[in-house]
Amino acid sequence: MSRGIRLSRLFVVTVILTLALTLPVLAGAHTWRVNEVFSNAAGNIQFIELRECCGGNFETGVNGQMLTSGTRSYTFSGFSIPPTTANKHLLIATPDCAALPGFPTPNYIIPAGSVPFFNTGGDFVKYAVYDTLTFASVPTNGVHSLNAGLVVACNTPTNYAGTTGSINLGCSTLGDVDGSGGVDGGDIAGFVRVKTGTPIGGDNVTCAEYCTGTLAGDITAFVNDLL
Ligand SMILES: [Ca+2]
Ligand SMILES: [Ca+2]
Repeated sequence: MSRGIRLSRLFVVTVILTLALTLPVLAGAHTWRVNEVFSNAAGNIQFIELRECCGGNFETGVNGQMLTSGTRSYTFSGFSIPPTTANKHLLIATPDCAALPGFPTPNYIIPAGSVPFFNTGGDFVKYAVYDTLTFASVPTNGVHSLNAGLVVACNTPTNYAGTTGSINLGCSTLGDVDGSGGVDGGDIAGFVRVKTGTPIGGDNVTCAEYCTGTLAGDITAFVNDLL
């Protein structure tokens, strides 16, 4: 083999190796799922949480994809997603929701002109062509949200950095189930009714929702407020 051919082969190999090592990992976007939707009754306070479902670490190509409902659409833009993405969350919120004290900083803000983004009386929220959460209703009591699988639970908005919060728009003083302005013995009967699934008019259901994740935990928290 002549020196010239060897040099040109070396050059070709070098170019191929350089390309292989410098090409970015192809960014994906198809493993994000609609994990949680929340709304108040008026619909001005809404958030949507996506979750990377499957351990993909380079699902960074969300910008340019669309979030849609029956009547609205939003094209993701403005937040650059750094890898790694596995099992992380993306938080999309309306301006009024983003402004709530203690609410985790959303990654994306729905423009005011697209609020409410979804209809709490029946709608869908769809991420690109990859996932759709279709529902007949979304809770509007200010503390419960609708999760993947149509599970109703306390809201848990989580942003890409992993900051999680929980909002309770329906109750100003947790434990004050009778709305007297304080937590005392007058709240016990209502608390028990709510927790046994038999609230009556005047019981503030959201004030019995401590969101500890268990009945025992909520009871302990309520008793602590009573003492
Ligand atoms: Ca959540
Ligand atoms: Ca009370």
